[in-house]
Parts: sequence; structure tokens; C-alpha cells
Amino acid sequence: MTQASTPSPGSDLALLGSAPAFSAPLHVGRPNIGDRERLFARFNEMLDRRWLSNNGPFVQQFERAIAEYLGVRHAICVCNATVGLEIAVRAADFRGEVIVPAYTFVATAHALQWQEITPVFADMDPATHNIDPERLERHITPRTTAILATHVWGRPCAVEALAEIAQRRGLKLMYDAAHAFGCSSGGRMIGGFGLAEVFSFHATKFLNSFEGGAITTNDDALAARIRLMTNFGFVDFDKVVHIGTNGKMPESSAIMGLTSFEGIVGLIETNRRNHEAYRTSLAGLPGISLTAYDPRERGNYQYVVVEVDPDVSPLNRDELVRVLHAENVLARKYFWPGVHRMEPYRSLFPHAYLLLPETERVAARVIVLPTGTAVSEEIIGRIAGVLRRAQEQAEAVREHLAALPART
Ligand code: T4K
Repeated sequence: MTQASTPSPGSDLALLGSAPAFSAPLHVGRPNIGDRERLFARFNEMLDRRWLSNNGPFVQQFERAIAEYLGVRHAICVCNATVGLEIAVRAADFRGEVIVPAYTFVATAHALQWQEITPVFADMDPATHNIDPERLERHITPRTTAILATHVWGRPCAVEALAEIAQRRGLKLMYDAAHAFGCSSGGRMIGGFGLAEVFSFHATKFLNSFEGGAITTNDDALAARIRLMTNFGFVDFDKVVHIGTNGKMPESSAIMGLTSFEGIVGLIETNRRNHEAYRTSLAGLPGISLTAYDPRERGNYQYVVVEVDPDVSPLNRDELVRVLHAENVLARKYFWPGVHRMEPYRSLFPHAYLLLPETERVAARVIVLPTGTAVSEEIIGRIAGVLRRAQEQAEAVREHLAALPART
């Protein structure tokens, strides 16, 4: 934590020496915890049954609940979304080059590179932060076999435009839906678009199963392959009919997932209320805009994403993040600096950034702020107050930061 040794006179910012606004760290992605009684009752049931993994009854129940909620034929639970993506792209026979957004979590690209499929980075539409269908086509080569697009922040990709391109150019299409459980596009739940979609139930996600994820699809043959691959390719005792891995979700995760799922309406309401509170509290701060969710769609409001315009805000994104961290608000810069600037992609494609101007610009502006059940409207008001005071004391903040060793 960055703190001055002697408080600047008249300042109430921790960066300038005052006590932090929050005595304990406020994290982005603090897990939502469901009803503990139900959780522990299910744990007891699992222990009494002595069935801990391998397609147990809680996993099956969780899969049925997911499939029904999303209106899809198949939901296959997995140990995490990264392995889920690896399995799904392999089951769908992606090869050669696959077009992915540069603005996503690194796992989207790693899931391809891990199996020697080349991710090719495409730019975003700055209005949605999602892959831009128009810019995407320039990356298609004879080696391209598929598009793997992310519904960033749970806001739906341009699913119709992507489906049209995929069909016209003979490409497969799949979605990284890690952020998008409970979200819709055109009124249809995310989960049924493309060949398959992959959700994350990581601890930091809106719906969590400690670690976990699910692959959803309406394709029966693909679902069957995914199920096989998730369990080493076994169909029976001693009988393996396919290449596979261990992607199974354990019963403990399904218990957490089911219990979280039962509280989903309340979770969405909490996030929506928090989002609204941020919108009100941040209104009028120069150069700071809160990313909106389309009120006509269903959303989980899991990410509070702020963009800082460096030409208007008295402090830029990095300066504001340092102010927030000093106050114990551990805001994040997702997905800075863009996957194309992370290894191994940075070395493999050193010039990728030249075709990614919007990703470069937006990734340098984004701050993700804490939300979820761990955050109240009062806390949100105080976070906004920190940003307001920082902007008011911009000159002192900048001077102070200039005197400190550089940090990323
Ligand atoms: N695709 C996309 C688009 C994704 O965003 C992700 C994951 C994936 C694929 C892959 O899904 P999984 O394989 O994970 O299922 C976090 C999460 O680890 C990651 O799941 C997530 N996206 C990404 C956006 O955020 P980090 O490295 O920022 O996580 P970490 O450990 O810093 O956690 C964030 C904060 O949450 C911490 O500051 C502390 C707090 N926290 C975390 C955990 C685990 C808690 O308070 N309690 C906890 O138990 O990546």
C-alpha cells in the first residue's frame, strides 16, 4: 500500500497521508455466499452418501437446474471454465487459427494456445467492449477455422452478426460466457448461442461453486463428446472410447453452485441496486463514465466498470487506481494490458497491437470497482467520495505519485 509518511495539510486522502477510508481491503470479486444452513445440510448429505465426485447426484441436479434456467438441451458441469473451454474447443475440432478478442481474460486465448491452436486477436467495439464483427473479418485467413468470442462483463456479443459471418465464411462459432450467467441477448438467455457456450462459476463470479464452470449446448453429438472428454473418455468400467482429460466438477462444488443458484434472484437484485448506486454517486465526476447494461436485457450486473477519459478527468486511470488502493479499495484494471500484450502472445505477435487500437485505448481507461453482497450503498457512496476528492486534489496527488517509484 502506498502511503506518505507525513500527511499533507488539508488532505483527507490516504495516498497523501491520512488514514485509509476503509480499515480492511475491499476486493473486486468478493464471493457471494448462499444460505449456509442449506449448504451444510447438503454437505452432510454428501458425506453420508460417500459420493464425492464422478457425476454425483448434486452435479446432476446442478446440471438440470442450469439447463432448465438457460433453456438449453445440455449443461455439462466442469472443474473450471478454462478446462471447459479447452474441452469444448477440442470437442468441436477447432484447429489452425481461431479468432478471439484481445480484450478478454487471458484464459480465452490460453485455452487455444494450450493445445497448439493459434489465437488471432481481433479488436473490440468500444461501445460494448465485445469483439467487433466488422473488424474481425480482416483476420480471417485460409487457416482460420473458428471464432471464440467473449460476452465481456456479461453484455452479449453481436450474436447475429457473428453467426452471419461464421456461416458465410464457413467458420465454427463458440462463446466464452464466463461472465454471462443469467444474461440475455434479444431476450434469449446466453447459453444457447453458437455451437456451445462456457460459463465460469469461479469464486469471484456472480454465481460461484468455489471453482467450476459449465458447458452448454443444443448439439446432442457435441454434448456427448464433451461428456466423454470430461471423464478421460470412459464409457464404462475399463472402457475408454475417446481422448479425454479430467474436467469433472466435484460434488462439493455442485453443492456450492446449487446453493448459490437458489439465491440468484437476490444476487441480481443486489448487483443491480449497487450498479444504480454507483451510477448516482459517480454522476458529475468529470471524465468518469459508468458502463451501462441494456435495461431491455436480463443481466447479472456483476461488473461495475468505469472508464476514465484522460483528456477530461483531472487524474488518469492509473493515478485513480493508486488513490483507491491507498484507501483499501482494491479496484482492478481488467483486462489491461490486453491479452495480446501478455506472454506468450506478446513475443509471438509483437505487432498485434497495430490492429487493436480500440482495445489499446479502452484497456488503458477501465477501472473495475467492488460490488456484490459484500458492498453496501453506503460503501459505494464512500468510494465515489474518494474519487471526487482525488479529482479535487489532483495536483497534490500527481506531485506525490511523481515522487514515488514507478508501479504498474
Ligand atoms: N474467460 C473469462 C472471460 C474469464 O473472465 C475467466 C475468469 C475465465 C474465462 C476462466 O474462468 P475460470 O477458469 O477461472 O473458471 C479472476 C478470477 O480468478 C477469474 O476466474 C476471472 N475470470 C477473472 C476475471 O478474475 P484474478 O487473477 O483477478 O483473481 P484474483 O485471485 O485476484 O481474485 C480477485 C479478487 O477477489 C481478489 O483480489 C480477492 C478476491 N477473492 C478471491 C477469491 C478467489 C476473495 O475475496 N475470495 C476468494 O475466494 O482473476
